Amino acid sequence: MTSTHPSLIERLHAVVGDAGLVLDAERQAAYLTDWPRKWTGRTPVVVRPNSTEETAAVMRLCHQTRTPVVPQGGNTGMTGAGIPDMDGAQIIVSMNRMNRILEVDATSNTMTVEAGVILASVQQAAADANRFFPLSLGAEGSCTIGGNLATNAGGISVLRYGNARDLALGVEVVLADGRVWDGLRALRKDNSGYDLRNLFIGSEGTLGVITRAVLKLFPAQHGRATAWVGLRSHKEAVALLSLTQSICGDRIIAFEMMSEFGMSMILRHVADTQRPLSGVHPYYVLIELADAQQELPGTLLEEALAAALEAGLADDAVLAVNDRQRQQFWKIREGVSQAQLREGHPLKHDIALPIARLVSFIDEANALIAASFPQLPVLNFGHIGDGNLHYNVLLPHGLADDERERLTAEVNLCIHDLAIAYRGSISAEHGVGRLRRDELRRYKSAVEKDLMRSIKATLDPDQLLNPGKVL
Ligand code: FAD
Ligand code: 2HG
Ligand code: ZN
Repeated sequence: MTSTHPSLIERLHAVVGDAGLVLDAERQAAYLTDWPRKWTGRTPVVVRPNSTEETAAVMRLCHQTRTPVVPQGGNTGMTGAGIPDMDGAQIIVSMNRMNRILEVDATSNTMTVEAGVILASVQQAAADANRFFPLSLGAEGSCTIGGNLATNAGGISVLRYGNARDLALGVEVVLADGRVWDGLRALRKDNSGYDLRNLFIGSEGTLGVITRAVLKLFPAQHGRATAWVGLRSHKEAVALLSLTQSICGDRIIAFEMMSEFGMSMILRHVADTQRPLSGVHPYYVLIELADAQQELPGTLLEEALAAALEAGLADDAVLAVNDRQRQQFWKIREGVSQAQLREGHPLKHDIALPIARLVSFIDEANALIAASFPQLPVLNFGHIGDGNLHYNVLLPHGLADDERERLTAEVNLCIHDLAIAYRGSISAEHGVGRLRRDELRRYKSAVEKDLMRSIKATLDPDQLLNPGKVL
């Protein structure tokens, strides 16, 4: 296959029609650069199927012509996994026309959706049915549920509801050769054989194209309480998590940490953000509680904050008095990715650790960075309620390419070797994509790599699905 395979494009056109092909460079641009603007690729065509049948026909054509395919959802991924390479041979299969909510079943607490539905629309459809879909992340206004499943996205409510994998009951997948696996089951128990659903979820478009999914819904959470807390250090943040859990139980829906360095950067770069507290504190946490009952979260959170102030774990705290203030707190938290890009060139480290080891990891990592890279600031934040730390290190803008690459390799090695020594993970939620592929080779055992390659060879023997990603 070459980048200008006219007969393939004509045959694709016969399947998806005019609305299903993006050929001109200007319209293709949005599909070809990733959100962090780290990778840009080339493609002969972006194909936008409108149904499972069309996706299957597209994949059959690509299989016959040995054309490599990059599946894409909302293109908000953090690891370059949804962007083709620069060769110009890989076609993008975008799911953005498959954006229908097919069924909301309030009795079974399930929702059946096409893969291209935007996450915020899933949340809204659940709310409209007096139910709750808990997956929530900064990109929820543009990422798709298919992309969320393909990356096994995490986000802010994993400590209570789990990640995307835990929120799907079934998936339908088009395989590399165009066959369709109908795993669109709405069952909460199903031990009839190997768990294929969980193989496709988190496979980052390398094993199949997810076309539809059955999602789990939860009771509507009518009560919410949100607090912004100022702390002396990250140590108090982890202690505060335990204390809050002991008082509020599993009503904690989010427990997010951020350093003052992150906060000041956000205030500089993100419009309409203000400090929630009058003073400056080295660290902050954002705590959110939710419950079906309206009053309970506020009462519990007040109790937890009083206990934290009394125990000296918190230096100051404020409870959001209305939804507008609650959204202001979240605007700060969710502005962190955007602010980093303005401030410098972020080296992202999406680390998972046992919660009990977060404090010593941060202490050790801080000491290593201070000793080896004293000029580089650390931006330390994340979903510490589930042990996911974004331990990012900022390079200044304007470094020469070779200097940036050298520092990137050295800093990544330092942080990721430490994470592995702590029996952590180098990708908690963003996936592997292109960003972590070489590091995956370094850190996974020979047995694990062998198993992963065997699975890939079985499902995609011609290496047509998202080549160059993950493995
Ligand atoms: P894309 O970026 O389009 O694709 C991502 C991967 O999934 C690629 O490998 C692609 O090939 C594959 N893919 C997409 N759709 C399909 C499909 N239908 N079938 C098969 N493969 C498919 N992530 C988190 O986990 N937690 C966060 O808190 C979080 N916060 C973010 C905040 C911001 C501001 C931004 C920009 C991103 C954030 N992300 C976060 C990363 C990103 O939003 C998630 O990875 C998201 O799940 C990607 O969805 P998408 O539809 O944009 O997928
Ligand atoms: C978040 O938690 C996202 O906000 C993005 O996972 C993290 O920008 C980052 O490094
Ligand atoms: Zn995150």
